[in-house]
Amino acid sequence: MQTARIGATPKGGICRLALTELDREVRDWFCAQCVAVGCTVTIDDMGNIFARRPGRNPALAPIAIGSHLDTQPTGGKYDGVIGVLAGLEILRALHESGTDTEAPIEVIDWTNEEGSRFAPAMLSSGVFAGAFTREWAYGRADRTGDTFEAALDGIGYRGPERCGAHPLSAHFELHIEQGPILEDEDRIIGIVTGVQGMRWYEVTVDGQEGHAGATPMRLRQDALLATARMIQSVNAIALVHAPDAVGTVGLVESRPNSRNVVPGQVFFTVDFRHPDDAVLEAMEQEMHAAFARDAGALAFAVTQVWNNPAVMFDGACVDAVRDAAAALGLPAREIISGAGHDSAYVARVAPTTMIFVPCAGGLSHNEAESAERHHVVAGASVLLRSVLATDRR
Ligand code: HGY
Ligand code: MN
Ligand code: MN
Ligand code: MN
Repeated sequence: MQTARIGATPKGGICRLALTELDREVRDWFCAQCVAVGCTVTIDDMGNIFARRPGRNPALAPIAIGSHLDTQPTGGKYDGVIGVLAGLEILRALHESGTDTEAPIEVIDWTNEEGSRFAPAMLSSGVFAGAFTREWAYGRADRTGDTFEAALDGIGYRGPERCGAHPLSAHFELHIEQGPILEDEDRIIGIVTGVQGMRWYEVTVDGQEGHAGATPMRLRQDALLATARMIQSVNAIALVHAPDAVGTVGLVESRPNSRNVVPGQVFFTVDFRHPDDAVLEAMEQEMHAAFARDAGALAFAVTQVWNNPAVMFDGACVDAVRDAAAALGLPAREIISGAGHDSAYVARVAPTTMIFVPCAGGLSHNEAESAERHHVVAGASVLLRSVLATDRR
């Protein structure tokens, strides 16, 4: 699969961060593939790519098949990619079979879904849905200080269309589950009914740098020690609200990060998720109280950078997926997504749902991520049937 070679890592994964040269390379490839099967490609000013196959009725808003081509630094070959490639495969199949649809069909690559380089995740589908302003998104910077806007211009993908001014009549996304449920229950299709709520925070803890050898323990202001207590608290809060709550500290930067200097400052991130936003609110309050205790005499600051409420998907779209799985005799079950997806935002502006297929061991955001070929094919078949059923409605 061509896309798996662009950014391939020695351990068999992909490192193709948003708006890097590798992202540009895969975008160029994707656009060329879509043009080759008769699509017109438009790009908006957040770099979202829309590859449209005309329908009999150009007055109808397109039925979209969307996902993302950017990956985590230690990402896999399936997260996001199968959703875009399944869309491309459907464009090819319709083209080669000469099948006409009433509405246009449009395959979308949403920019910066992962949020690993430019936080938060789903930044561009968020602007599309009106959750963020373009100006705020443009100013988001990665850990080297590069802004989203500069990186977007750097790969030449700031398109002419205003992000959000692009009506869709429906949006479907095929994605691996990124968790263990489908595999555990021997199901091939996840009928995704919604996405859980998620909140991201950035925390800075300020202590005092000092000599590791000459600074007595009682006089230290060790920012990393306080951070360690805070990380324990994040974990404890998630456990209190288990099994539905999850809490993760994924990024920690200790400064000056020198083995013989008492850490003077630490920057770290918190990712809380839960299907019920009221519980997320409680977790946030508990976090503030815990951090005040954990920090002791050290100063700290907490900034909420993302608050993405839980979302339920469109009933008619979910029914189309359920009916397609049943018609194909595929073992399926309803599921709420633990992972965030562009569909969570697109659902605010168009009837939307998702189709999950299993991934081995439920593993994702890991270079060992894998999925059975026949499961991905089954998911793409459900996707095609769901799109055609929606077109006939
Ligand atoms: O964070 C997420 O859930 C998504 O994979 N970006
Ligand atoms: Mn994804
Ligand atoms: Mn992901
Ligand atoms: Mn996603």
